[in-house]
Amino acid sequence: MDLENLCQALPKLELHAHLNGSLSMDTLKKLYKMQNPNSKSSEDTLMSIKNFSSLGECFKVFNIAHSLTTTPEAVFHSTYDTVKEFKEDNVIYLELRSTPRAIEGKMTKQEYVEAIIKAFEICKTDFPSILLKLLISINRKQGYKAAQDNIELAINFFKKYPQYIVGLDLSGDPMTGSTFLELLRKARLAGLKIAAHCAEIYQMLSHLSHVPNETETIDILKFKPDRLGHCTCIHPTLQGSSKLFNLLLDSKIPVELCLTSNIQCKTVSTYESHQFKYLFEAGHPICLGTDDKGVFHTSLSHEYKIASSTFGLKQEQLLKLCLSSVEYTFATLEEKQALLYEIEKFSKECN
Ligand code: 6MZ
Repeated sequence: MDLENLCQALPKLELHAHLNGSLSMDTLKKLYKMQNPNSKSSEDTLMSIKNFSSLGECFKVFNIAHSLTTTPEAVFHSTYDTVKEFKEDNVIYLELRSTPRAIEGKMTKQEYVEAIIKAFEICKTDFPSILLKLLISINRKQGYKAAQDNIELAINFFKKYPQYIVGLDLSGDPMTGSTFLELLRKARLAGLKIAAHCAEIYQMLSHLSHVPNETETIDILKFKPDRLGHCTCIHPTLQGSSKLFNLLLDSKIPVELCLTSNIQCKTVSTYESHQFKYLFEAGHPICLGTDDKGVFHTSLSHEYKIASSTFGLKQEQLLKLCLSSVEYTFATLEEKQALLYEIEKFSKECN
């Protein structure tokens, strides 16, 4: 099997995907038509989604998706289509993450989450080969009250739907806001897993000075989330330091790596210099994710292909990456065993 076909056929696990960033152009067009039944100009409006050149600009792109997911119906369709697309890419386990939004007169945060769960229920019948979980996101930019509300919502949904709601994600523009670690501690006590974006950018606090993210990174590492996202500016060659890199290695916390996202947001200049290299060489637990497959025009297969061609990973190592990702999921023990079985079955068929 050639590399392209192998990466497509691999039974993969997606552990880092934001719902609104994952919407494909087809889904966005569909949502645009639902919202504007008489308009013919969806293409032009939506094309601006392609034009960004930094992490800051990338965050503006999310506004387009957000403007189209303002009703439970739209959130339902977004989730259903996204699951379908991941399934078509041979993803067998998908942990979606999303920030609940209330839109006055149209949708409450509760209805937002319910719409995702409703889509999961239907996908379970329509696409039985993919196991679905949801992390409730906290957007660091939205402040303390929103973080508190989302955590409370997550705890309540976790009690009702433990088969779907498994944890919290701390995300949002890393140049603003706070990490709300004291609130996350409360969520952890309630049994939720925590995935936290960490050191995605070398923080910029004013127009004049670039201030390193060292303090925040150390605080997050000390908190010991169950998984970390990105960990870009930690290695000394990526504006981090030996101290930070050693702290990360000692923590043994699995890191979700999103190659294309970091390149397109220009937080890493080349695939060759991506932190994947250093973490992989150190034998640190890692997994691959798409981050925002719609925004970055990627797929999980494509991310595997890039990792393989850039860092010379052979078939066995790609399979090992899938196998080890199982351990880092927030699935139950039984679910993990079923996932391992699927990958091992594929591995035997390959040989
Ligand atoms: C940090 C990100 C992100 O939650 O509305 N998000 N946060 N770093 C990133 N790297 C590029 N990509 C996406 O999905 C969109 C939201 O996910 C977070 C941001 O808060 C964004 O608004 P949901 O489904």
